[in-house]
Amino acid sequence: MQTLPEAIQEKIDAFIKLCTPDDVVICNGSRKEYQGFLDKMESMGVATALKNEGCYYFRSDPKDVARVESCTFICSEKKEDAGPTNNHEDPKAMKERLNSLFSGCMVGRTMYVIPYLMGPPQNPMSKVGIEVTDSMYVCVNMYIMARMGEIALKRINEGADPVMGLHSVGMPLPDGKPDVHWPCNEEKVIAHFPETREIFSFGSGYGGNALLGKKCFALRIASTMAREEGWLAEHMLIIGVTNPEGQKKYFAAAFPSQCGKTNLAMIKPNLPGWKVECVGDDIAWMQFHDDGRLYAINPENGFFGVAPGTSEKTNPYAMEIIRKDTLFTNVALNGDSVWWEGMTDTVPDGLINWKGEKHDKESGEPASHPNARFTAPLSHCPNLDPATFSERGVPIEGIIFGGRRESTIPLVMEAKDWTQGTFYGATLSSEKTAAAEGKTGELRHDPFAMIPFCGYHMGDYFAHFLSQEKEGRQMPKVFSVNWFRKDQDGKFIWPGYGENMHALAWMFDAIEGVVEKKETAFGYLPKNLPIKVDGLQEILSIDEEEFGKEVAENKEYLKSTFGDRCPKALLS
Ligand code: TSX
Ligand code: MN
Repeated sequence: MQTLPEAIQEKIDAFIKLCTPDDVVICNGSRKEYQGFLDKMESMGVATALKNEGCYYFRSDPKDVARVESCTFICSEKKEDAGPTNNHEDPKAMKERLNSLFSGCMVGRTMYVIPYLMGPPQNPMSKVGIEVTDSMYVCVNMYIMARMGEIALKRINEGADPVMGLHSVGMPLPDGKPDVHWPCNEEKVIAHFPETREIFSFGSGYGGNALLGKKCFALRIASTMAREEGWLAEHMLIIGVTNPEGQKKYFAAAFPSQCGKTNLAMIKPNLPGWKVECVGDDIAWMQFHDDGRLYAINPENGFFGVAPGTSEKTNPYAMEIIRKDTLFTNVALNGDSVWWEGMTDTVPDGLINWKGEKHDKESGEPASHPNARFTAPLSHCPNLDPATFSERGVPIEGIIFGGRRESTIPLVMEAKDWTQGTFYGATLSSEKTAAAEGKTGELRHDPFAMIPFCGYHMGDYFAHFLSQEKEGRQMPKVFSVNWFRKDQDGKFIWPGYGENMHALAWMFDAIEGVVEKKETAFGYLPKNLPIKVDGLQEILSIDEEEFGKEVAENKEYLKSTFGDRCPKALLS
């Protein structure tokens, strides 16, 4: 085991002094250590071993089931640098609040120090972080989602400056007080300090709140680093598409939640001769290289996917990925295996629901939580792209923006230039599906699908994206897609899923310049696609008057929300 550089050790010592854990363990990231954590949690009754090899089941506290955006803060020196779409807190005031929250918060617990690497080990774009946590659940999830331990320590000892993160579930155990199966705190704070590249997360053990390498580092902190250093940290999947002639192109794609982004990342195409391979399903770090091309890496090493809705029909590769070495959280227990809504057509008998109760089929309540998750290794992906772990990353030739829209937005269209493409991203919006988060069907703006994940002012973000276009660079083509158009009877027009390959193939051929396009002021559209679908021409066309209105409304939204910081090029 290597020791930490002095400056890093000092920071950890300060965390120890603040949190006063009973014990401190520096994680080495070995398989043995990982299995030891799982065995320990199993013996404590926190994890349940499942029938399938290496699979475990966890249940969270019902009050700790998702990211908490209202408790997520960007603590920049100037309020305007966080922008109108982030909660802001003054860094000094937040540090005071955190000092009081974290004071003694690890009494009766062990502090785990997790050095981790985001990105493939051989890739120079990869970055190191250290997450200090009192949650063993976090340790095992980080083991899957990041490269943990020695590999990161080596980088740190070679001089890489880690993003520091302190995480606590916020439930100290004084005087031998017994633990609960999912410790957490009513009071939750997820605080980011973009200027000092620090993350503090208190009170939640769940997903994006607690696995600091993912949303906190790889998106919020990385987006601020990217802006300063001239690269891009995006909420995008990455896929490689190969045509029947064997030519290959990589695409990155941003979708708001509930649009099936993970399903598209793992798509099994329904078009003879075409192949799609997966590099990542959630985050892309991208940078132009000296050859003028945009290269991407997936900073993650696993999938942290929503389980409900995943089935042999919607995502057969995901069903293969989770067959072994997978952690499940808040799904339903079906004997010694798992179940969730949408996995099968009928609900099995004898389920234990995500709250640990016998499932009542008549109750109308789901057996698994709608935000139930699987955590599974990237390497288990049956169509994992061979360049996923490459030294160079993958060259991105197309960027796709997609939302869930019943009308107006066509199946697929191509932006005429980078500025129009940036407009596609900035005006991305999606209709809500779950009644819990507001009126179903209501349109929600989510520029670049980054609203919850940008560490700075989104107006500056648009300007940064626009500024990528430079002399000598091969700019990717930008596309807009929409799988969710409905007919008069409220039925989906487009079959979606594997048939989305038709849209991918058109985009591929559009980049190659071998398709027939219809030109409009708002972009190029396909003349036709080789698939029989009722209403195909309707979704391959735009009503220019209706679309013009949408564009005008979007400009109004951009102006009123981002004001002077919204680049003029997006408003003209
Ligand atoms: O993920 C989806 N994709 C992308 C797949 C690669 N979903 C699920 C979204 C919720 C997360 C879709 N839902 C897609 C889609 O392309 N399309 C639709 C809408 C749809 C739903 C069902 C049918 C057709 C379209 N057809 C039948 O059920 C028979
Ligand atoms: Mn995401």
